[in-house]
Amino acid sequence: MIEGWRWYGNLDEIRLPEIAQTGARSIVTALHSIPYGDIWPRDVIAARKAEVLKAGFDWTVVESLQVHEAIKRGEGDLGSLLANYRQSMANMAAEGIKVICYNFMPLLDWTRTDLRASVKGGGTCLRFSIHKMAAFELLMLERQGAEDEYSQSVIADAEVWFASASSEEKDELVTAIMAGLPGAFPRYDVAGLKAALKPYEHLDRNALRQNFKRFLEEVIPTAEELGLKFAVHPDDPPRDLLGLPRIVTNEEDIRWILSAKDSLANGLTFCAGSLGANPANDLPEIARKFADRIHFAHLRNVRKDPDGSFEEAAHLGGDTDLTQIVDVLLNEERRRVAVERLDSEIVFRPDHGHELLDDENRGAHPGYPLIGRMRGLAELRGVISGLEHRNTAA
Ligand code: DNO
Repeated sequence: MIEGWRWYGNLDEIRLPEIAQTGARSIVTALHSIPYGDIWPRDVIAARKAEVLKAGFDWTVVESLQVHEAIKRGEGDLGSLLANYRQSMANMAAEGIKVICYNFMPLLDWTRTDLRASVKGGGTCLRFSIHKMAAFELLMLERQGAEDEYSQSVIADAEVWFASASSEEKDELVTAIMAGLPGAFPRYDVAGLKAALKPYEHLDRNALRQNFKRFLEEVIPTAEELGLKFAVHPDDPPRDLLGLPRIVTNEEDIRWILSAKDSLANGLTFCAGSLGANPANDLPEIARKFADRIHFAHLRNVRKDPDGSFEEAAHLGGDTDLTQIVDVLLNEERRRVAVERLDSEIVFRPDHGHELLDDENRGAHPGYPLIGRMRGLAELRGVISGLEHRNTAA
């Protein structure tokens, strides 16, 4: 497995020479300042690549080439947006990119309610508290229909929280909910989000699936020609939010996507944290079932509460057996070698990390601190090395 590290380019507080000290080999990055829908020019990709190579890394995974919201909604001038997307793909392939990670979550990317929840023993983590999300939807956004999507006890907890929360705490909640939007994408306030949600009012699960299928039909043949692999990122959290449907949440969804355009180029980012937040998901089983289509992995852990809340645990803590998942990925790599597949090595990155020690003062992107991720990577490296040792000895 290839040790990757997400880097936000010049928007990142963490510098490449620091990342080099973590031992990671491969940078995972994107051109975050290019607006969604615009072409990534080849010379800008080449300049980023030169910077990454100069620091001693390689760059084969793009995270993410974002899908424009009009494509997700299935309206507007899709022809030119899709043509731009394909041109960006061609420019990336010409610069040696192999894998494109992307998501099909409408409007918002990953969503949390707390960016700095305390961790026992010190440090902070990202957390999703269901009652705070309910408070936001019901009492701040005042979204119609939201009351049917939360249990009575969660609504009661939401009301208690809202009644005692200070205006700073309410502002912090809005900031946390907006934090998942990547890079330089503008954040919304409550009124802005209300307006931004309007065009999605009639987008149900089926319509979103059809728009996704259309997207795959438009880009996967080009990916095949260019030797690129697509790796859809699961929805995080894996549940509908803000009235927006989420369609990459479990085994059934993944099976639908992979068969909507049946091609090796149409694959998955196996994000253990996103899929792991749904208690019904059996992660090692999902990894085993779709192993040949896993083109990239995000390895992290979550600890779930019975009410649907969860928080990000240490990489080897939490409810998910990451060792078993790594074992599945290593077996898949060996299988690929045996069938002479050229992409036998899977890039993974320690996804998210607690803010530990000096991380607190760095102002890194939420979830992407230096020391916390370095700890996660070191732990995963130990697991990988132990399993490889066992496999060689067997
Ligand atoms: C969160 C990330 C996601 C991911 C996108 C992929 O930390 O894993 O934001 O990059 O969803 O497009």
